[in-house]
Amino acid sequence: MTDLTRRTMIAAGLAAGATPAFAATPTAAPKPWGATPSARQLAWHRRERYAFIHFSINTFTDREWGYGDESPALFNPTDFDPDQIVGAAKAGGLTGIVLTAKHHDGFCLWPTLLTEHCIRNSPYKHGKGDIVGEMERAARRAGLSFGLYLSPWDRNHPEYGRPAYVDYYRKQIVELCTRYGELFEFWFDGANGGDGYYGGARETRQIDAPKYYNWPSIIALVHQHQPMACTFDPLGSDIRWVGNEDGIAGDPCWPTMPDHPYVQAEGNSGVRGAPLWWPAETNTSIRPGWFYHADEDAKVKSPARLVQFFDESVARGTNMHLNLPPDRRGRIADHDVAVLRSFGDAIRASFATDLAQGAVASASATRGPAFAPAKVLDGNRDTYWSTPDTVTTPTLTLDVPPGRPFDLIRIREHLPLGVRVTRFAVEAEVGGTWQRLATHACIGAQRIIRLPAPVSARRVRLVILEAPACPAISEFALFRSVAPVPVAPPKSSDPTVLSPRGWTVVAASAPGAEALLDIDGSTVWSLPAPSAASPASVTLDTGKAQTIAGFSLTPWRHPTPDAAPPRGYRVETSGDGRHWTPAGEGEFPNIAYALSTQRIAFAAPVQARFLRLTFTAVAKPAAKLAIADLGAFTR
Ligand code: FUL
Ligand code: CA
Repeated sequence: MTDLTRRTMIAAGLAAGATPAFAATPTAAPKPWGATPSARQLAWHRRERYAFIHFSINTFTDREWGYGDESPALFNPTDFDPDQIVGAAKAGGLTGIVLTAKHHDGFCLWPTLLTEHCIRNSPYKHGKGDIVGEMERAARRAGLSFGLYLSPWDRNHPEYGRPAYVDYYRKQIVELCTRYGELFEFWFDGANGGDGYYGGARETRQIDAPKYYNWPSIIALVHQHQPMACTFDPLGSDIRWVGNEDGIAGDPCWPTMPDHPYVQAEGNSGVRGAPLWWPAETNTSIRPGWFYHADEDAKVKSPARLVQFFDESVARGTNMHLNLPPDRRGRIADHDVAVLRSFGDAIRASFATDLAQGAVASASATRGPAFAPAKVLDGNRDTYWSTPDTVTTPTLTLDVPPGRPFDLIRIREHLPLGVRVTRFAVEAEVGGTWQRLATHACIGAQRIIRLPAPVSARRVRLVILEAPACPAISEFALFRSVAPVPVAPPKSSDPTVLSPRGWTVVAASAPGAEALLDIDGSTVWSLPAPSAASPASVTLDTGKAQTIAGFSLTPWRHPTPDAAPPRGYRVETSGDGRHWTPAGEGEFPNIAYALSTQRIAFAAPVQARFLRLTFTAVAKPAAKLAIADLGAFTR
């Protein structure tokens, strides 16, 4: 039998074992199973990838969290170009922008009359600028959607922690929801409460967030003005946090969650069959920090690393939210743009041609002509293959045109009917033998399987192994991946940063301190938690006498419950490694939560060759101290 005749016979239902069991009368659609998405959640699931933009006072103070006492005069981008920023996102294949209208420091990027702590009092456009509006218009010009982040925590506001601040916060929401057209997302940050400026009080204020904000009423306020905006992430919001800031969704990552306040471990994987449709958004930054820091220019993720992020977010049915921090000019650095373009091109090319097009689909059971197997090939997410209610573990086979090796498989469920498949396998017939390519739990919005090597199969089948209800599969597609073009490693553009490459560890209170000097955030120096009686210390030789104005310390960004960064430091310098001069001592602000690089300036720059750092406590209770990197700067 020629390949063509075989395929024609299958199409006509004549091949052995492929007889479709069509019902005599048109059959009704299956009933939804379990929780199902709202219209705005459904629209959100189709976005797949979008950008986060962290741009504010911190860009100009080189911090990750501002204290709230920063002068608006500091906000002064020299060459703000919203089209360039949006263009970078678009090159990366991102379909929307979520901008930090206000971060924890309270500085507002739009000309609000609700506070003086805003762009009206900055030198940018002589106080006549509106970064939110300019970004919004640029996004729309480029055909991208627009959304906003508004930090609930406000370390500037004098009333933070009291009812008056919640009134203020609600007014901010109304301004943002009514001035900037349709928003697709509204982001409430979980980081909330702690020390801050608070109008000059300079104290610590703790709140009980769910009670203080009354989240359901705040979410309703957003939806009143923006019915299609998905809110992130308190209980009752449309989308949830994935439980880490490293861009890793669980495998599986169910879009359903129990109806109780967020639990981090549940958030990463979701809970099968739980009552809330509360899907995960997977976020991370293209750089270690959320805000731009010149000394992270050499630490931009590679295009291949972004493909890994795609595989650990989009491919597990969650949306990927990739942060791109504009620099002090108000632009995305050239290197980051090159990385985005390479990543975007690779994804575009990988998914440009569905190799299953032209295949013939057959199934072990079919609900009726409206739910025929071919519905998985029609490129329409609203049509799907299904089976009679009683058939929950059927098989769907694609008879693929020859000569089409593939290494990516994309399967989608028809989400309005809920997540129906619990476990499935994909198998391929290669050289006459069926082999199992992969087994997973959860399909959901989509499941993309990347094979270790291309497969040339005569037939490919989806085997539903376990399901509480008949399936509703809207797509079964095959692709051949295109690897991203490598981008030459970045160079640091900041001449004041001293590279620790070539430095040596002279002494350390525990082995492994070389990991501090490799400019690699994933390798760490880890040792038992120090105390005042038994401090940890490390002595570094920078190779030559030079001007040193301060040091930087990067915590380990993947802390386990038993490891924490240092709470504070004592730093000394030396010209000869024997005679030491104190250069400073203090606590790292917010290191336990933000886990961002700390830049500590000495009282004045010194001439020195050696640095000695001493740590006497961890930032939160933990058995171990862990530090990823150390560095220094000259100015
Ligand atoms: C966190 C914040 O504390 C970070 O600064 C950043 O905005 C990130 C997206 O969320 O909770
Ligand atoms: Ca390291």
